[in-house]
Amino acid sequence: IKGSSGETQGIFKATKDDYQKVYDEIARLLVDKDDYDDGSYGPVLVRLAWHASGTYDAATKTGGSNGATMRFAPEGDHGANAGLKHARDFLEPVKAKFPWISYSDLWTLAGVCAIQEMQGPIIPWRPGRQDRDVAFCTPDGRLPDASKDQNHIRAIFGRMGFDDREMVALSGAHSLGRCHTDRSGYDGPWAFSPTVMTNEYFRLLMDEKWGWKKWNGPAQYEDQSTKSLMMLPTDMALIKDKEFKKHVERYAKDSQVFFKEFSDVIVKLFELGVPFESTPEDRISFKVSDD
Ligand code: HIF
Repeated sequence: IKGSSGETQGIFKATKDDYQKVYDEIARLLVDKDDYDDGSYGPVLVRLAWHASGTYDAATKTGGSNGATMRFAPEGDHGANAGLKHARDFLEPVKAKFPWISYSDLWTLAGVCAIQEMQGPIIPWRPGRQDRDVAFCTPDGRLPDASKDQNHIRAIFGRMGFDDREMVALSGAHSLGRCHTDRSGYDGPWAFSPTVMTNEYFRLLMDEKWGWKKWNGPAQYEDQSTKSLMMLPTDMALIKDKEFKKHVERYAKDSQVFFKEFSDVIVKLFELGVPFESTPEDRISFKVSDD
């Protein structure tokens, strides 16, 4: 199995056990490298997997998680991808240890691993992505702009092929991680436990009083009771829009329903643009680490 990844991919036929080994290695590193942000690279790995996938355009069938073209400067330097080098660098030792896996499979598998290890739902995953060269980089502007409203959310996620319910379900991932002033310009976490996946994001949207943060940075909301949490304008759009809000209410009330619908939609997100030879039945449900 030694040699360049391009050659070995053709010769080495990875089994489900081999992919579980990759999962286990990422899970091990997540525990090992806890000296980052809120104590975990998990959230930034989820953001990497989503930004690799979220460039998909259903009309032209371009972009999506096939290709891992964010490795190259034009796409890696897009403003929306600021800070994702931390996630890509975190995964380099995993790629070195398992050179047969493509970057595009590795990045989405890492997103799955991060969600599961942060106590989220099981996210069935299948391999089949192939890395592509710089010519396949997508144009800037395909990822969402947080300063915008519900029309923008529908335009961006509609382009990928999602409906209202799916857009709201996906949004629950903002219970994870935080904004960084040196990346997006925004600041702070959405939830009190940013390294544990819950439906807290929806409960906070419904229950807290939100007001504009008074600062010199970009317009964002803060919770009026602790002033330690944040919402982006696009997050608030989910309760300003009636059609979105009914799903926010459903997910705030029932975390099991949220987990089920979130799992289904993130499976779909991570598979956008992939020319699979396998079927949905071939998806792997990875075993979560004990502890
Ligand atoms: Fe995010 N998102 N996202 N996002 N996102 C940020 C961080 C994370 C949007 C904007 C931002 C989704 C949708 C949208 C995660 C996961 C998902 C940041 C902060 C911004 C500005 C970046 C930084 O400064 O470090 C917008 C406008 C979206 C469309 C509405 C997805 C649904 C919620 C698709 C999704 O899964 C995660 C995780 C993070 C935290 C990253 C971190 O480093 O902690």
